[in-house]
Amino acid sequence: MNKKSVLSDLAILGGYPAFEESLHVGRPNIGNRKKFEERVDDILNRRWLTNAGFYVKEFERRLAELIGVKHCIAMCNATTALEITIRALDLKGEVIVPSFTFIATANALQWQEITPIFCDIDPKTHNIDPRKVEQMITPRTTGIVGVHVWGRPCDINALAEIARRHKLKLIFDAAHAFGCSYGGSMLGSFGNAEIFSFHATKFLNTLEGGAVATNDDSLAVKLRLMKNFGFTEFDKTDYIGVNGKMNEISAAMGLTNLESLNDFVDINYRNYRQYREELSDIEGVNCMGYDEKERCNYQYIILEIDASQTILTRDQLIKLLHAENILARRYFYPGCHRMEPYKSYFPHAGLMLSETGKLTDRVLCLPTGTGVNEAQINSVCQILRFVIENNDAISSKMNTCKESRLG
Ligand code: T4K
Repeated sequence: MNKKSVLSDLAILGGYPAFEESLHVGRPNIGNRKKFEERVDDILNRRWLTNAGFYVKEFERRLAELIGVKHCIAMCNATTALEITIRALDLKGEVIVPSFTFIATANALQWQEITPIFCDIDPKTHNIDPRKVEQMITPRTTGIVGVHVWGRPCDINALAEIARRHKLKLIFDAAHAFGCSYGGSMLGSFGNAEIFSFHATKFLNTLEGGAVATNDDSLAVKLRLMKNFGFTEFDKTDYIGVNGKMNEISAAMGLTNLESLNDFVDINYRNYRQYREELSDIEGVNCMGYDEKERCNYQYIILEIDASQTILTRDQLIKLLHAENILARRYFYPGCHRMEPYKSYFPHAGLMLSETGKLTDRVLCLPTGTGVNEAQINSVCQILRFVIENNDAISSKMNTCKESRLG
């Protein structure tokens, strides 16, 4: 790791990158390899690879126990799980959803010809703003999809009250939120159902995977059938269904990683505390906080960049960091409403989404997780501090080189 003392030390100005090997956002958390390998061996010996196998059943049982929910149905990924849940709940017409989310949340609706109605977020929480949800309800509205962005819960009580008053279904995209709580209860037990992602980059990963958690018995039955083509018995279907099944190797990965969950949280928390401390006095850089009274997975290190103070824009900072092999990411940029097909469908949606627009220009996500150590975090923070201390000089160099790779 190369320390930066003078401007020419910066990789973007000709210096050596701080890291020889790239530092990624989203490096998988991997538990005990030996245990995983043993499970894989066992799966191969059993010759039972998918279709409600031993490991999937065990994984579902462990998930439900951990969340404190009646049913947990493992699936091949969260996008399919969202689609199946939306279908099983018979959502149609219009569904209210934030635009500040991964495109899969909106696509799961539009894929089924349900119109996503994009609602603005609360800039303090980054989650859908319940005060604005009510304004978006029309006679065609059938549901609300809240997203627990960064694992920080939505204002669930307010959303549940709106859903109750307007007789709407309420589901939560909890892709970021495994291992997090709301009012002391684990996420997964709220609304009609909550959907988790176990993609490689998520806090708990099953390589690819997802799950639906619900306390609704009849919904659970329907979900199980729908993720298995709709089969109720051999050669008999009751509903239309798809293939949403989780395979045994994914479940083995999930079970193995569950055993290391506390270690993952400890490391994420340690990284979070270090980032917060080392970045605390940099003007214009706010390292987002978590509510430590709740259970949190601390999986995301989110900076909000106030370019009026940092002078360098969020995108310029990302460029500077990338040159150092620190692969910081924008997140949910530019917002679903500014991506196709929604951009063409709703060209004026942005008028109602001013906070979303501003947030997508501010957010910068830094590397964390079990693959990142203290010295690396120290180096990332040192570089950020150095570039912001020298913002005027760097900004003018970058601005005069707009046409070159610096711009
Ligand atoms: N709702 C929300 C709110 C979501 O965030 C997501 C998924 C979903 C729903 C849908 O869940 P799934 O259907 O995926 O279960 C990623 C993921 O593909 C996606 O799962 C995730 N959200 C989204 C936010 O990010 P990319 O395009 O950023 O992934 P990728 O391949 O660029 O990976 C990001 C970084 O992670 C890489 O720079 C390196 C690192 N990485 C990635 C993988 C896959 C590794 O180090 N190892 C790996 O195996 O989409």
